[in-house]
Amino acid sequence: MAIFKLLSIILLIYNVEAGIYDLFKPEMRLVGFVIEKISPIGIQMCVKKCAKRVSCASVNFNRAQMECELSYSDATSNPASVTSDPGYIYLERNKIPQEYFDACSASCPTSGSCINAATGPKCIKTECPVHHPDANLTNVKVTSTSIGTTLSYTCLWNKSMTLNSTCKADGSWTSSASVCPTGPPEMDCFAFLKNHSNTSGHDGVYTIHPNKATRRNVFCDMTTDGGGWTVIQNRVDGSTDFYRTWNEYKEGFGNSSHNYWIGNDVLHLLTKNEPQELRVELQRFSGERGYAEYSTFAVGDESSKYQLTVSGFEGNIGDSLVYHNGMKFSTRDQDNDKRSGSSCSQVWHGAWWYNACHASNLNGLYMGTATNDSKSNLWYYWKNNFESLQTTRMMIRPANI
Ligand SMILES: [Ca+2]
Repeated sequence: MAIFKLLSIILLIYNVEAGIYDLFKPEMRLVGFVIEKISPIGIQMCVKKCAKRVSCASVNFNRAQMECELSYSDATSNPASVTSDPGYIYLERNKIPQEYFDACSASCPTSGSCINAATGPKCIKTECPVHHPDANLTNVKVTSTSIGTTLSYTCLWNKSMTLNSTCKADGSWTSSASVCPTGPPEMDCFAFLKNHSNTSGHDGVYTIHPNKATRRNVFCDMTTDGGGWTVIQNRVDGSTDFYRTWNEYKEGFGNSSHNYWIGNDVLHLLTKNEPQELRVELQRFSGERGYAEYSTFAVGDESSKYQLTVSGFEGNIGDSLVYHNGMKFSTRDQDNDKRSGSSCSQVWHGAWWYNACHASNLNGLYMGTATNDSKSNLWYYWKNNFESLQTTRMMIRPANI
């Protein structure tokens, strides 16, 4: 009878063990994130250790060595760190069965260990968080979360500044990123092209910092005529309303990978220091494309009403901007145009550097067909008419490159 009982206990243990084995992924190991290595230890105890330790995100287990590796990250977040290793099996925290957790480990915050004290579960900080407080401004990589660890790293935007951070006994990192520059030096798309040659040919949305306090997601054309163009206006369809207020044009609106206006304050920041050139690219509903380039382009600050300076036309669509040179910007709620008695913006349904009133109206009404209408998004001197356009793009880059 006693033997029978013993046998059934052994069988039971075997079954439980087999159950947990089945949850592991075979011949797999996550490398580079180990918090702790424990050996010799059984597989169930190993899984229990992980469950108890909230910063444990996954487990590598070596059956032959009875060796348990607790990792603070997992294969889902770091697929490149997964190796195929016949000696190991691998399990992620979210696959650990509920019975391995107790009230204690469920109650701990983001790092540390939990003990069942007489008064109830108690969290003890035995390590620092995997997410470092300097992560936003530095290239810090947390290689170990144990107390006493010192990490060495550099600022993201000034790699010559070396910083250190130590995991203190209270389970927090000493942080030093406040000395780092707060933004990248890339004030426009051309700076990306100049500083990172691998961006050449890669059109897309980049984050620029026109000054320290301003950041914008913009579309960079890194292809046309050598690239480095910051797109300031883009229209591809009628899904975005461009009949907007002064403040909306001041701040900018839309989606930088689709229809958008970069914002007049940013336009001023981008054109106030270095001379800029402007390129206008248009497409008719017939599919015909054309362009205009201006060797000089600048926009004043808000107190000048974003006054336009533009000259030096070259291109195949006629010069429809020279008429607007020197004009102030007008919107439906702010009339700064030369037409007395009424608002060009309201009459022609746009926002532009209206004179009295326009030879171009690229922020005008999107018609969806080639309609001859002065309210539309048009460029008069291309075909000497008010034909609405299918796509429009305005983009700038430093003139002296
Ligand atoms: Ca007026």
